[in-house]
Parts: sequence; C-alpha cells; structure tokens
Amino acid sequence: MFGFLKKKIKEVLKLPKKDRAKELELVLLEAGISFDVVDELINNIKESDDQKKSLRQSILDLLVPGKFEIKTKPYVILFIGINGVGKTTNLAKVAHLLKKQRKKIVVAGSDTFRAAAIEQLGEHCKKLKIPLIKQPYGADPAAVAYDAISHAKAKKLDIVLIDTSGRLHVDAGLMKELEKIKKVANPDLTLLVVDATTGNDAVEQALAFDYLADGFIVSKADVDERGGAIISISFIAEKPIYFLGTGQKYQDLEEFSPEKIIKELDL
Ligand SMILES: Nc1nc2c(ncn2[C@@H]2O[C@H](COP(=O)(O)OP(=O)(O)OP(=O)(O)O)[C@@H](O)[C@H]2O)c(=O)[nH]1
Ligand SMILES: [Mg+2]
Repeated sequence: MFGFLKKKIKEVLKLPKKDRAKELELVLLEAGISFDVVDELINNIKESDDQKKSLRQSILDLLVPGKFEIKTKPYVILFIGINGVGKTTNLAKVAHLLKKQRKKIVVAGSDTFRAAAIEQLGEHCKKLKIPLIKQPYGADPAAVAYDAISHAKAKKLDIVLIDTSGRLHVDAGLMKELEKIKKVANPDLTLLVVDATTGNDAVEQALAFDYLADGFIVSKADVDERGGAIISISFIAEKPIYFLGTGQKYQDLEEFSPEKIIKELDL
C-alpha cells in the first residue's frame, strides 16, 4: 500500500524548500489524488514552516473514518458498486468480522442478474456458516432483500447483508432497480465498494452514486501502490471510509484508520 507515494514524498522532502511545493504537486497528481485535494494540500504546505508536519496534518484532516453503530435489529447493510470492484468478497469479509463479534447474520443474494453470482455467494455463506436467502436467477432483487429482512425479523437475527449486482451509474434501468432495492430494504447503511487501483475513477463513482451511498469500502488496497482514491474519496464525497479491503481472504479487511495511513506514508 502506498509504495509509490511514500517513496516520492520522501524524495520531495529532501529537496530545497523552495522547490518542494511544485514537485509535490506533480507527485500527488501522479498518485491519482484529485485536483481539489492536491490544491488543498499544496496550499497548506506552502504556508508552513514544517512542511512534513503540515502534510501529515493536512492528510489526516482529509481522511474520515466510519464506524458501524448497530442500534437497530436487524441492522441492514446494502453493498453497491460497479462490476467487479469487490462487493461480494467484502460482504463476506464483513460477515466474517461481525460473526466473530457473535452477531447473528443473514445474507440476501440480491445479485440475481449475473450468472454464477448466487453460487459465489452461496460458497461464502457455506464456509462462514451463515444462512443465504436466495431466489432463482432473474428474480426481483428487491423481493430477495425483503425476504431476507423478514427472515431476520422472524428469527430475531442481528444483521442483514445485501449483495447486489454490479452496475454503471449510466445504466438507467439498473440504477432504477437499485433504487427499488434501497426503497424496499430501507437499509441502515449503504456502502459503496470502490477499487483503490482505479484512482480518480473510484472518486468519480463516489460522486455518481452519491445519492445512494452513506460511505465506502475501498477494496484492493493491497495491490494499490498510489493511494489516490483512499486519500481523495472521503474529502471529495464528504463521506467516511468504513473499511479497506487488503486481500482476498476473510481476515483481509481493515477498519479504516487515518493514523495507520499516516504511518504507511511514513509521515
Ligand atoms: N487483492 C484483492 N483482491 C480483491 C479484494 N476484494 C476483492 N478482490 C478480488 O476482486 C475480484 C472481484 O471480487 P467480487 O467480490 O466478485 O466483486 P463484485 O463487485 O462482487 O463483482 P460483480 O458481482 O461481478 O460486480 C475477485 O477476484 C476478488 O477476490 C481485495 O481487497 N484485495
Ligand atoms: Mg458480486
């Protein structure tokens, strides 16, 4: 994580002070950090005597961590995002985490669109020993979510995790479908999953899905060298990051910690 940015920031901080701002601007842009965020960071360090400290504090100020506040029963979490970002895998990781906290969980297989999605989710649920509410391929995903919530209420379960199919925000039909799922399920939390390695695209997705999402899981942080999405997304979209996905195993889910990011960057 952050290999590129860490190395480059170190190099910039060794330059004569007068050259640093210009060089840092290039480095931050190259790392896929959004223009507005780069502006903010550069303006802050220009005026500072201790630029390393200023950069540390400015980055800390950009990063907003989210935390589950499980106050309702069942607590319903909806996972959304474009194709292949890691919705299903990270739903399974969240299930694993909550199961360790002794929460009783049910999963809704509301991706009825992609062939094999229900099987993929079924495998996870089997491994995690969590019930899966499903319907055949092509069924109404909102109905599946509704069934899962009814099941949770009847069995007095704590958590409902709803998987959805990947969709682009420009696909009006699929966005309508997602709005229906959201209306029917009325989730306590809607997490947009984005792929860290896509940099600015991840931030664009955050803005496109803004009216549906409450916060983010930034996946594939383990294979992201640049860190642009992680650093920009909560500032630009004004929403917290709940977790970073850091691999393909169930334990590869980190609660988002701004302090840890600062350590990773060696600031
Ligand atoms: N390295 C790494 N790989 C990940 C992470 N999260 C997901 N993946 C991988 O990314 C691929 C896609 O993950 P899925 O969970 O199927 O993504 P999805 O968003 O559900 O995909 P669709 O349902 O097809 O839209 C899989 O190969 C996952 O193992 C992560 O944090 N790190
Ligand atoms: Mg999926």
